Amino acid sequence: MAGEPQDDCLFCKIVAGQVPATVVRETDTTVAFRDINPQAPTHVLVIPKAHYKDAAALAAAAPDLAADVLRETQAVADEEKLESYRIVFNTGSGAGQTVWHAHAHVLGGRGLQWPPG
Ligand code: D5M
Repeated sequence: MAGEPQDDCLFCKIVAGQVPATVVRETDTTVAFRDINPQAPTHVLVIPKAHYKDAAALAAAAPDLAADVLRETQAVADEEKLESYRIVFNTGSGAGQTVWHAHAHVLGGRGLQWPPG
């Protein structure tokens, strides 16, 4: 069923506490933790606790939850004192998505070029 935890999902395991992560924020519906392979001085992932395979599926099935995720990206940026930052939802393997549980990357703390590569 949509939103249910998946046994083979790494980020569902982080939500369940079965895989360790450096959690920086948690709400009833979201978790934010540091990326294991940071691409900037601040690189935090914000995920919904419920499982949706990507941002498109999340937005279509649970728009209120998608809004929670967006709100938390702002909260992370505030806590990390980021004046400028980038929010990225890689969606699909061609865009670099490797973990099939919707997540927002919050990147900041250095200059970021546009357009990205
Ligand atoms: O981003 C998936 C991101 O997930 C990628 O930047 C690495 C990160 N990752 C993978 N495993 C972990 C663990 N265990 N903790 C923290 N971060 C992790 P994507 O957009 O799918 O390429």
